[in-house]
Amino acid sequence: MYPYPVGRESIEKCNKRQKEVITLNVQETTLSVPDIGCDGCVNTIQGAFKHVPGVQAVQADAATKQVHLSYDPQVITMERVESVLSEAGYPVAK
Ligand SMILES: [Cu+2]
Repeated sequence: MYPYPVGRESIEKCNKRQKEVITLNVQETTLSVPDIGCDGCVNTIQGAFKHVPGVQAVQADAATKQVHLSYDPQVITMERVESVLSEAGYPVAK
């Protein structure tokens, strides 16, 4: 019922949530992955990153054989990104 009591705890939770949003740091990169041959490969790559923390978006392209990635470098390193791709069967070309 109104007036709804607003406790200190709920305000702190709210601030904490806001802080998480503010500290989100997004970097974008494009990687060359020559083994992408078809839409099946595209799905495999996009699926491989589905539950990888720190990766916000992945777009694989069979025509250009590239993977576009949005990630948070404070959460995931490029080495880890490359190893996820290698483990899925798609090593990054250097
Ligand atoms: Cu394929």
